[in-house]
Amino acid sequence: MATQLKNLSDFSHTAIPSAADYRFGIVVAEWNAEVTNALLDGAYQTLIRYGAVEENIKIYSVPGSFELTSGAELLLKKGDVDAVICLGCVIQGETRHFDFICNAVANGLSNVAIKYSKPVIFGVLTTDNQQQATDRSGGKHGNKGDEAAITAIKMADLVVTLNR
Ligand code: RBF
Repeated sequence: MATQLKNLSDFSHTAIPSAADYRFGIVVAEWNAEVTNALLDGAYQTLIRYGAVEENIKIYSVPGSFELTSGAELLLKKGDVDAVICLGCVIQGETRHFDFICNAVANGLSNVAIKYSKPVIFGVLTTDNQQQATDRSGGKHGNKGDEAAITAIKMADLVVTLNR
């Protein structure tokens, strides 16, 4: 699987800009809370590790991954963040909800990013089962929350670079 071969958590840390000047919003889904809390922990610690100031990281909960889009939209409308990190976990079940939710969130978050010209990071695990989710939220395949945070820092920095 692609994520097993290319794990952003292993990327060189020298190329990651400082997060000191940026304000981050994190929107985290309550569904599969054990997993999403682990993603949140990874994202938060990574932002701090790269220099983000605690007061500049705002965390908001939404009921499920489907609501991540509205959460990101509300935050960007408010206008006081440089990047939004969206964290969720959708586990494949017996119903077609998996496809509906995953597609809606992926499309929704890209649309919000484009609407506001701000980074909106897709930190949503979409897995076949619980074990795969556990493996990617601090388990043997790293923590996708860390990767979402690194992506947010890089993209916030890109906005500054391109607007200089
Ligand atoms: N939200 C998630 O974040 N992950 C899930 O795996 C998940 N599975 C769901 C399965 C069903 C059958 C339903 C009805 C909802 C599910 N949700 C899930 C919640 C969804 O993201 C949203 O919060 C609700 O549909 C209310 O809009």
